[in-house]
Amino acid sequence: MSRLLVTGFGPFPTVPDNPSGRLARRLAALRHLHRILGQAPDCLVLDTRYGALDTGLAPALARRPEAVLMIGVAARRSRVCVETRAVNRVSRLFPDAGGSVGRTLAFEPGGPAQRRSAAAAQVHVALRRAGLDAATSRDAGRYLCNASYYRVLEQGCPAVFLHIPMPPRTQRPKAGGGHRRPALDRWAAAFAEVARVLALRGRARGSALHQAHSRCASFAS
Ligand code: PCA
Repeated sequence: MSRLLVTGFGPFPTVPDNPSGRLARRLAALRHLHRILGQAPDCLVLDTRYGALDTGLAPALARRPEAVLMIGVAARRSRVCVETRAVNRVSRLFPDAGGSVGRTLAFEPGGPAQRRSAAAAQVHVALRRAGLDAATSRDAGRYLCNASYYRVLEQGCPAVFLHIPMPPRTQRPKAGGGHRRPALDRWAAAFAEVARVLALRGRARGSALHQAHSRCASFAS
């Protein structure tokens, strides 16, 4: 099907062990997902530093993925959240993993105030259909997740950012006696459905662009 990029993040000052990087790797390794996509997705675990947007994210985007599924942790949320947009704002209070903070209030001075994900509503439905009590969220915050999403949404390919809560430390037995499936496994299975949605949208966009290009080429000749 299409070339999908899956991203997660490494540790940062308030989250020394970031589950989003582990989840991104687990999702990208799912055989079931390889079958859906027709190939393994690319996986990128970014350093939680503003500089990594240029050194890590930009080269991955330069390879022109057809769709991007991004994952980060939001420790104070209790549910998986589908981020509907990224805003052109950056925190001047919270340092990244290298100790840097945003220097200006706007993440990209002169850039649009926000960038929306056209895929967010469909992704939300897909997560709920996959059995996850997911919510939608107005924006991805003012930190690295928002900044990376803002960059990715500029590409125009189907993309969505999913914030996960901190997974529970121990898996307590369910009231019925069985064991609850570990959160990362449940999320990986549900996120594979999101990957399917994004990949289909990416493929549809790819063929629309191809047709438009062929029309322009035949018009010019
Ligand atoms: N969460 C942070 C950055 C990395 C991550 O996993 C955020 O919500 O911006």
